[in-house]
Amino acid sequence: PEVGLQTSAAPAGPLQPCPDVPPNLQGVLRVEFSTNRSLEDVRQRLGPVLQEGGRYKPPTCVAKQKVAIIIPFRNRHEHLKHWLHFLHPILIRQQLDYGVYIINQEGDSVFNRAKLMNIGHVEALKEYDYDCFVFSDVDLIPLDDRNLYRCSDNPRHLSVAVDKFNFILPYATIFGGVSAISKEQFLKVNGFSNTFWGWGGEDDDLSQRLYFQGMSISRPDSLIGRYKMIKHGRDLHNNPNPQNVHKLKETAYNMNTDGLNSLSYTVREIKKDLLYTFITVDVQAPA
Ligand code: UD2
Ligand code: MN
Repeated sequence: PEVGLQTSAAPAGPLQPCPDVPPNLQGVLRVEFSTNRSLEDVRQRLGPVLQEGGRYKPPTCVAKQKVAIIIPFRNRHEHLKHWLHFLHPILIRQQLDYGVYIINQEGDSVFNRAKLMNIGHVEALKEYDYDCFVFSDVDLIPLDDRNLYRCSDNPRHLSVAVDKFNFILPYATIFGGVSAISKEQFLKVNGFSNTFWGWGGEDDDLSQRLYFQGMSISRPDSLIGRYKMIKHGRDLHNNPNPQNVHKLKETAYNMNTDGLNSLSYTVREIKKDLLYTFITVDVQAPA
């Protein structure tokens, strides 16, 4: 079997904590987006190690953190296939106790990435006592598995060097793409704003919330933090919203009343696949 995917039997006696540095990492990864990738192969390969809902726990040690991976989603099934194909083996090698939550916005009203993240946080916590949340775009694949999908003392921005931005961090406070934030850190800032409709600004708003609460952003170095973004155009109903730029001046004023404590939505369906939990929600978009 592939290195790191063995269904090794648990040793007798109580399990020890997993080591700080996972032993089976590969380092730099080869990532390509061949067109005919089927999820059946992934299900076959990972069937023996994953649990329904895209859940995993290392069999031989106690994971340091319980991590919920939250992916905002609508109509990107092709990207999701690639994401699952590449990420599950990586997360397994990283020895995480994790679950994958796809939060699917119902209907074709204007998209709201940040609100989907808040919903993912709340829904994941209903299932398990997660202490770390990794918020990830569906189209971002890490190019190095030493980039650990877990939380640290400060909120951590993982997608440091994306090919689309020529592998350069576009600006110092960026927090979009893939980021890891502990439950405690997320609660402290009242989560994301729910009111950034359409493309842009929601990630900068969260970044400002973090700084206003005295946190700063940690990052891996720009070699380990490399990513590929699957090529895509702008989706329907997710145009840049010029209002979002103005809203960024009001973060300090709004953050205590706009976020987890004002979150309102309806769950339409929860589907469990071996590879993920797929939650379809009505985000109550403005008419
Ligand atoms: C950038 C940010 C992203 C977010 C966005 C502004 C990076 C690397 N990425 O990405 O985190 O802040 O700008 O909102 O900084 N999605 C769907 N269906 C849709 C629309 C969006 O599934 O119809 C999801 C999907 O997970 C996607 C994500 O939302 O990856 C962000 O949308 P995008 O990929 O169009 O935005 P992009 O690449 O400009
Ligand atoms: Mn993208």
